[in-house]
Amino acid sequence: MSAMPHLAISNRLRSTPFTSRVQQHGVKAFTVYNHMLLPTEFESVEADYWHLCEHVQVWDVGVERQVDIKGPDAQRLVQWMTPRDISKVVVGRCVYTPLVDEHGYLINDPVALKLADDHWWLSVADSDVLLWAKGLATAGKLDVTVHEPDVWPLAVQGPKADDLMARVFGDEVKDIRFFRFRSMPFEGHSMNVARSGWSKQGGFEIYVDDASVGMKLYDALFSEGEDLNVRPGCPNLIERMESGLLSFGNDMTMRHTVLESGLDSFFDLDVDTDSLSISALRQQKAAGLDRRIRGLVLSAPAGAKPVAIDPINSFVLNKDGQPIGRLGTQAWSPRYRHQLVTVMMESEFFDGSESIEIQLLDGTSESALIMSIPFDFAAAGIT
Ligand code: THG
Repeated sequence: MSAMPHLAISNRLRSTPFTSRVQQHGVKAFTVYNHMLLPTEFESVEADYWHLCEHVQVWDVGVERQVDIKGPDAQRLVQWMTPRDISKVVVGRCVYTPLVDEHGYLINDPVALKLADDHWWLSVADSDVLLWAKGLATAGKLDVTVHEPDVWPLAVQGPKADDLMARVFGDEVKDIRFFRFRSMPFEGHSMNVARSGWSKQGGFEIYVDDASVGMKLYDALFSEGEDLNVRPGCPNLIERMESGLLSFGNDMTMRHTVLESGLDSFFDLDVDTDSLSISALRQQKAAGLDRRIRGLVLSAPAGAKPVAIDPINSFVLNKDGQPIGRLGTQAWSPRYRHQLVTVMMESEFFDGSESIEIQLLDGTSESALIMSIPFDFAAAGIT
């Protein structure tokens, strides 16, 4: 095997105000997300995982771009894009809002922030929501402006996040409830701070809207957090799989419907909204689904056991070589000591069965429990 290829960093791969700091901190790998650099590994994915679960990390998630929608029709445009009823959302709230096209296919799965009655931010995952929103607003003759502001979220995640944030922003920050945000001052400059983040270890996201204040903030988090063992981190593959946080582009894509992706737990199709997707989704729900996202937990707790995939379409194979569905993500869980897999599984393979024998990369096969996501480890008898 040759060495891992490098990622050639050009102006098309936008940096964040924190990219230089992250490099000084010895980032080992980046991925590309919204045409920007997203760190994926510092010490090692597993070492980063244990540290995240025990201490506190600062994550450069500036790639979570804000699509700023402002004007008298702002709420209308957001409601067009999501099947989730947003009519009762109050200012200061964050809402997880799957964005869905008129045929039920997923466009993105942002956290939406209601900044004012006529002003929303969609904090997007990796796809060009800005263009979709501008297109809808133009074609629909809506009275809104849609743009991407210079905002770079910085996440502070881990069990010591409250302590660290209180040292930097004062004790008041601890009063912010889950999925709420408040404007909080740092060095005389106010920024939105939410209790949220892409891990289940607790923490905050700071929506940095000034690059130089942001760099001072970044440095303050590290100097104030020295005795808390603060380290740089990033969304962690192992932690987010154990926690059942789905990654748009990996676990589900624009080729999957929101129902296949299992995100219908976040909305109620019986509620009438002006969502573009509502009639398609009602029809699909009534007709039944051909495939649905499922978690697999490999039976043998014997160390990392990657599953094999068909090289053409990345389908997982059963022991007879039949493709059972597109592989989403797989990771070895060092806590539960089982291989965890997400797969967009064809219904014929899970209807009526609780387990399936699948092929592994090493040529052997192994039985796997078929579960819904998030994984219920206790129900699987795993502690
Ligand atoms: N924070 C911000 N922007 C983001 C992400 C984020 N943009 C991209 C990506 N992450 C969007 N996807 C998700 C998916 C899940 C969650 C957040 C963003 C999440 N889910 C919780 C859960 O599933 O339990 C809570 C959902 C809820 O209660 O509504 O946190 O992380 N700024």
